[in-house]
Amino acid sequence: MSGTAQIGVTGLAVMGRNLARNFARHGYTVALHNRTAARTHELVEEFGEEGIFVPTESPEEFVAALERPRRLVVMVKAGDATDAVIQEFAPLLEDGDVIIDGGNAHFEDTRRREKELRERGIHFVGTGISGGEEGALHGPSIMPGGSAESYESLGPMLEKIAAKAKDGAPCVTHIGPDGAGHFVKMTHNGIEYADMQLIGEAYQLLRDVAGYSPAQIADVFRTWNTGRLDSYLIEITAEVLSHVDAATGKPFVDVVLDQAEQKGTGRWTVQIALDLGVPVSGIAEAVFARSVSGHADLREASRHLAGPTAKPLGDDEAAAFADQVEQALYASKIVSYTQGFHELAAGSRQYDWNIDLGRIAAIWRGGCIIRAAFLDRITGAYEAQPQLPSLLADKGFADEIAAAQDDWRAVTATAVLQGVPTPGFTAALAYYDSLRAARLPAALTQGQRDYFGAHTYRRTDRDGTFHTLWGGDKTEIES
Ligand code: NBP
Repeated sequence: MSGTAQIGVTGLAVMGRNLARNFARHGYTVALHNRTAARTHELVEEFGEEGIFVPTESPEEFVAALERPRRLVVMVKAGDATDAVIQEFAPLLEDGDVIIDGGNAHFEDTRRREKELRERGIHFVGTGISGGEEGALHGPSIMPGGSAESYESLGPMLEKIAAKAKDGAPCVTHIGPDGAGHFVKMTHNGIEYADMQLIGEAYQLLRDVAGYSPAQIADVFRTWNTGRLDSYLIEITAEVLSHVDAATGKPFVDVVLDQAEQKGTGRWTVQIALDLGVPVSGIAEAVFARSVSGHADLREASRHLAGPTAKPLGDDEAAAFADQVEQALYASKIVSYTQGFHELAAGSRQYDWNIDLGRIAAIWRGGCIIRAAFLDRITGAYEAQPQLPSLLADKGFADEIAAAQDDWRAVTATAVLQGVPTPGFTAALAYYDSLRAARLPAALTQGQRDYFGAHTYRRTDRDGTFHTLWGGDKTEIES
């Protein structure tokens, strides 16, 4: 027997509850379930008037409440809880039903779950959802993976509840098979880490070198938000910086412990990049910067280390320096996205996902944490050249970074000379210079490897693989 609900949500903590409300507000009948039934009843009591909800108390009742093919959104804690829920529900489902995992799953888990469920005739749609609890309620950016057939049944509903970009386009697209959606969400979060780190470095430079107060820096960010850096993260940075702590009257940013947390996705982005052989140095530095911040003991024990203390500039110089920091931030941001999109392209190739990179930039324009005007540029670059090997190969970005680079170099040089840590800016610049370099010291590295491990090397002047008899007469042999 099939029920009347077009969609069901199990797992009604902040994300699931808001997603269920979002579906209901768009006119869908939503079946509700949560391991602890109290959450289900609370939702109906508090928000029941927002739409049509069908509260249920058992998996059997929940499944029976859904029309066929059944569409069940799972919004539980990623990891073992997701497997437990799948084990519980899958035996109750029939051919063609769809389980949508909206949690932050590792894409390899999604690949495994998709394969297992496919063999049982059930579609499994691993779906990245970005935008936090507000996004879940008002419109997130949605990144569904899985079969094209499941997207046909689910896509129109997701398009309704997704964020809309400025041109009205829904921020959702069928990303690709099995783990593609969660891979893209993972990379989104890696880029988010890099964006946040770069903004943090810009803040610290404006504070320590320009000598600005948090309120002044908030104004600088507000100005930047009217230009090419226009983005959600720049906007909320200005809000956070202008907030004053009610208890002390001090800037909020001065009373918060400077130890950042990290969840799995940023770390996964770097781990997977290493597996895929993709240099995501800016994203890696962002993850490591949070790690360094969290090592309170190490930082305390290192306070005696020698080095300069930044000397704040005068007013006129400070304003000019702030303009330079904007250039450095923008150039470094281009590099972060270049690295993130390289990882997307490499993952797509490795797993045969055929991800449309321009579409990814398009669905990140609204709802998600890294939403930014800048993403239109990335879509444009991939539309002009679908096989673009790197964002830096796009003439528009290359020209912009060329125009920014003098200031970018000046800012990083100042940071280094004044002892302000800017791992994101410097890693981005080193990546850029590595790509430009006519010769890299990798030739020497190859010589060393051949010396101690007979790892062989290739030559610039002829094909083949060679080894030098370093311990003997240094004859070169072709291997
Ligand atoms: P949590 O990640 O805090 O998970 C709480 C939910 O999981 C509750 O409904 C809980 O049921 C359920 N659950 C657990 Br824990 N173990 C379970 C089990 N063994 N069987 C059945 N249910 C179980 O909730 P959230 O913060 O709403 O996030 C949900 C998912 O969305 C996560 O995967 C998260 O990574 C992802 N996500 C979160 C955000 C965000 O901003 N919070 C953004 C994007 C994605 P109970 O009520 O009975 O304890």
